[in-house]
Amino acid sequence: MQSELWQERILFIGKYWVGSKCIRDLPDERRVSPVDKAYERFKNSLPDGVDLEKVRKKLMEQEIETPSWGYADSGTRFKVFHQPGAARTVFEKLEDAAMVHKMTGITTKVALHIPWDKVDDYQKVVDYARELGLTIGAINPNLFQDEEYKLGSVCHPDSAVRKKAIDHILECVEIMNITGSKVLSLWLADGTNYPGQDDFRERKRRLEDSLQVVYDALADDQRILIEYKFFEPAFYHTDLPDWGMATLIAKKLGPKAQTLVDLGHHPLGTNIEHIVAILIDEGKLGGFHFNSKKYADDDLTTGSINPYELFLIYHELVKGEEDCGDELDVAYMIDQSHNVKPKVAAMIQSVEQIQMAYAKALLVDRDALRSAQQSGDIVGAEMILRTAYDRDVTPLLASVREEMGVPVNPLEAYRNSGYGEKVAKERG
Ligand code: PSV
Ligand code: MN
Repeated sequence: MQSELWQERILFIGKYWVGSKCIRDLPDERRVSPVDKAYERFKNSLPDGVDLEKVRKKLMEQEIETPSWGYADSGTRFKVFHQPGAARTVFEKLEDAAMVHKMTGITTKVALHIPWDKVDDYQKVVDYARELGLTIGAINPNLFQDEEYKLGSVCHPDSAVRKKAIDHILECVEIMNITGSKVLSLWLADGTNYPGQDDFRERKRRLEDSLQVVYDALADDQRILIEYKFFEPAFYHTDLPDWGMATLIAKKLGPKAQTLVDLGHHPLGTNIEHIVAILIDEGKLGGFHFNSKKYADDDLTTGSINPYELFLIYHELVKGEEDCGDELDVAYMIDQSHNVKPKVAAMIQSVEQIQMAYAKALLVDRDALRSAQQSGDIVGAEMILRTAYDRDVTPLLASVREEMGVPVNPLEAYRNSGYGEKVAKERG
C-alpha cells in the first residue's frame, strides 16, 4: 500500500518535473495545441490594431434562432418528402434544436409556427425547452393554410375572415405571453392573382386596421416584425411586396413594429445589403430570416449560393452595431426548409456559415474603408472588403468554440455523433 503511494508520488513528481521541463524546453509545435497554434498564426496574419478580444466577445455573444419547421418533414409545392428521423412533434423539434445548440453553442432560441406547433399546454413546451437548455423565440402565426384564406387573411374582402385572422394572431400573442417570446413574426400570403381581382387601396386599409388591433395587444417589450415577399402564393400582387411597404406600415403602427428581411423574398438582383443599411438607419430593422436562394424563395441553406452577399449584409450589420449600440436589436433567425439535406446537419451548416460571415465582417478595417471612401479610392475600398471576405477565419472560430466548450468543428462533430442514425431508428 505504502509502496503504491510512494510510486504515485514519484510518478507525480516525475511527471511534474518532466512536465514542467518538457513544457519549457519543448519546441513550439509540441507545446501548443493545434487549435492554439493555428490561432497564433491567424493572429500574426492580422494587421496591427485589431481588437481581437472584442471580436471574440462578439462571436461568443452571437445568437441565431432556429425554426421548429426546419426540423420537420417539408417539401416543394409538388410533394412533401419524408426523411428518416425528421421531428414529428414540437418536443422532437426542440430535441433537434438542442443538438444544434450543443454543437454550436449559439442557438438557444427556437421559433414556433402556430398551428404547426400547436399544443394544449404551452407551459410544457417552455419547460421542456428549459430542460434542454433552450428558450422559445419568435411566434409565427399561420395565415395561409385555411380554406377561408383563399382570397387573403387580414386583407380579405369579408370582415368575418379578417376577424378570424386577427383572432388567430391574438391567440399567438397569448402564446407569446406564456412562452416569454418577445417577437411576433408576421408573414402574410395575402395578395391577388389577376388584375381587377380586388381593390389595392381597400386592401391596404384592411391591412392597417387589422394590424392596429394586433399592435395594441402587444406588451411594451414585445414587437411585431413584418415580413415582406414580392410573390407567392399570389402572383399578380402581394399586399406586402417589399421592404418599403412593410416599413410604411411599421412606421404607421409605431415603435413596437419593425421590418423583417427574409433573404429569399426579393427579386433577383436586389441589393439586400443596401436595404439592410437603410432599415438600420431608420431604426426599423427588426429581424432576419436567413436562407439562400438561386432564384427566389428557394429556402436553401444559408450561404450555399452567394456567401459574398451574406458577408456584405453582415458588414452593414456590424457597422450598424458599432453605430447604434444596443438600439439595434435584430432577431437573427434562420428560415429554411431544406428537403434534400439531412435536417440537423443542414441547420448546423447554416449556423456555421452565418458565424463565418459575422467573423469576417467583424474584421473589416472600417477606418481604412472610411478613408478610402472619403478620398474616392474605389479600388482600395473594394479591396478592403475583399481582403476581409477572403480571410480564412476558421482558426479564430475554432479557438472561440474551444473557449465556449463546444466542438471546434461542429458539423464534423455532429456527423460523427450518431445522433442522426439514433433518431432515425427511434422516430422512423
Ligand atoms: C414565407 O415564405 C416564409 O418565409 C414565412 O416566414 C413563413 O412563415 C415561413 O416562410 C415558413 O414557411
Ligand atoms: Mn421567412
